[in-house]
Amino acid sequence: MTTVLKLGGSVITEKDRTETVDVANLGAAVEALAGREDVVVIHGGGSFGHHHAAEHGVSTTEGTHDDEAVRAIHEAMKRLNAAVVEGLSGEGTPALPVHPLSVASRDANGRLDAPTAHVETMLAEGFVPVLHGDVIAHDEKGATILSGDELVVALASALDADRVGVCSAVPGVYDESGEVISHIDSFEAVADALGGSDETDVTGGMAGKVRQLLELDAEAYVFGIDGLDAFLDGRQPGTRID
Ligand code: IP8
Repeated sequence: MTTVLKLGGSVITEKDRTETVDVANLGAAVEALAGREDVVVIHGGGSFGHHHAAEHGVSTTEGTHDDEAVRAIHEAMKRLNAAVVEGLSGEGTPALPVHPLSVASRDANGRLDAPTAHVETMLAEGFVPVLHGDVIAHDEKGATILSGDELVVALASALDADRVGVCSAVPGVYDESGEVISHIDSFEAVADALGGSDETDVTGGMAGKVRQLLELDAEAYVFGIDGLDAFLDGRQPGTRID
């Protein structure tokens, strides 16, 4: 039973302090993951990737041919990835880094070629692959941003995952009155309640996440760090999206 788990950038980093890991939340996440098997971890950019992307004007649709800009975004994401992998391995989890820039790309239609075979082989060999949002080569555009959420969707489908979890800075998806919505089965039903993204989140905020999770066959959940254990135990924290 394969689980795909996204650790939001706003959970594992301090979003307002440049390149700062949220030590408490990352610690809680790696502890919750200790001893779990058949799980793919994907983390977001938080205060590591997004400001570099914004600084260089690179987004999921706006590309760059500036190799220095690509390296600046990628190296920042690698630093965060190293912190996650080290944290996991410190708890005895057999985590291995997978950097999308080296193994993924987009075609001219924006279609993602995800590193499915790499991840499948790692899982089959008992490793825990740890991927991240990144900047990747994009046919005719140079390089564009790949969000962790898009990777979640692509890998969850390709691996036929049973459960998908998005561990976010909030305990679930809020309705207009600030209550967590327990179940979302259509975007239209919640469109008004979902605000836009904040300025430096170049990949789209909660509305984009919900849209993408609705595309999946697997049961998906959006929950906060306090719901991570429950999710990994097969329970239903936060908002169920399917
Ligand atoms: O935080 C974005 O990943 P996300 C990664 O999952 C970069 O949207 C490089 C900004």
